[in-house]
Amino acid sequence: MYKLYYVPGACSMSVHVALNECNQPVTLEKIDMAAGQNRTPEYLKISPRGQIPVLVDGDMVIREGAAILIHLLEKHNSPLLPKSGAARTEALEWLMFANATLHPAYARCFFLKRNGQTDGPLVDAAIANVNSLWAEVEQRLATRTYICGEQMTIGDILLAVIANWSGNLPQPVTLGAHTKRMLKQVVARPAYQKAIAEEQVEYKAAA
Ligand SMILES: N[C@@H](CCC(=O)N[C@@H](CS)C(=O)NCC(=O)O)C(=O)O
Repeated sequence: MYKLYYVPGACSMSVHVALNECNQPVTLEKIDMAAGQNRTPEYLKISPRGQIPVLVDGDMVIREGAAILIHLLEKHNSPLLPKSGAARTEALEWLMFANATLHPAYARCFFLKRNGQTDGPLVDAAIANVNSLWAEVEQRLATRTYICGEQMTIGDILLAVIANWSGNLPQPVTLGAHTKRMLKQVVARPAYQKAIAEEQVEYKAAA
C-alpha cells in the first residue's frame, strides 16, 4: 500500500486526488508543520528539505510532486496523463506550469507574508505575477473545458489545489469565470471530494 506524507490542502493534495482517481488505497501520514514535525530528524531522513509531498511506494521514496504524479499516473495507466505524442507533451507542460511556475508564485507571496510584508511594492509585484498567471489560464479556458482541451489532465487537479490557497494570500487575486467553471468540474469529481473529506479542508476557490 502507498504511504503519502501530506499537509491538509497543500500541494500534496494533488497526489491524494490522483491516488483516488487511480482507485489506489493509501495510508495518509499527516505532517503538522506548525508544530515543526517536518523538521524532526526522523522526517528529515524521509524528506531532507522538510517538505511534502513524499510518496512511499514499496522500497521507493519519491519526493517531488510532479515526479510522484507522473510515477502514479504511468503506473496505473491513468487518462490524466496521455501515453504519448503531443497530448502527453501538452499535459506535462501544464502540470509543470502548475508545479514549477504557479506554485512558486504563490510561495513568494507566502514568504513575504511570513516575513511581515503584507503590502508595499514587493507584495504588489508578487500578487501581480499570480494574477497574470491566472489570466493566462483564464484565456486558455475561454476555448477549452479543461486546461488541455476536453479531457481533464493532471494539470487541472494541481491548478484546483493551488487555486484554493488564494484566500491565504496577503492581497486578493482574481480567478476568472472560465477558471471557476473548470475548478467546479474538477472539485466535483468523487476522487476530489474524497480527498476533501479525508483531509478535512474547505474548498472556496470555485465560489
Ligand atoms: N518542488 C516541491 C515543492 C514542495 C513544496 O513546496 N511543498 C510545500 C507545501 S505546498 C512545503 O513542504 N513547504 C514547507 C517548506 O518548504 O518548509 C514539490 O513540487 O514537491
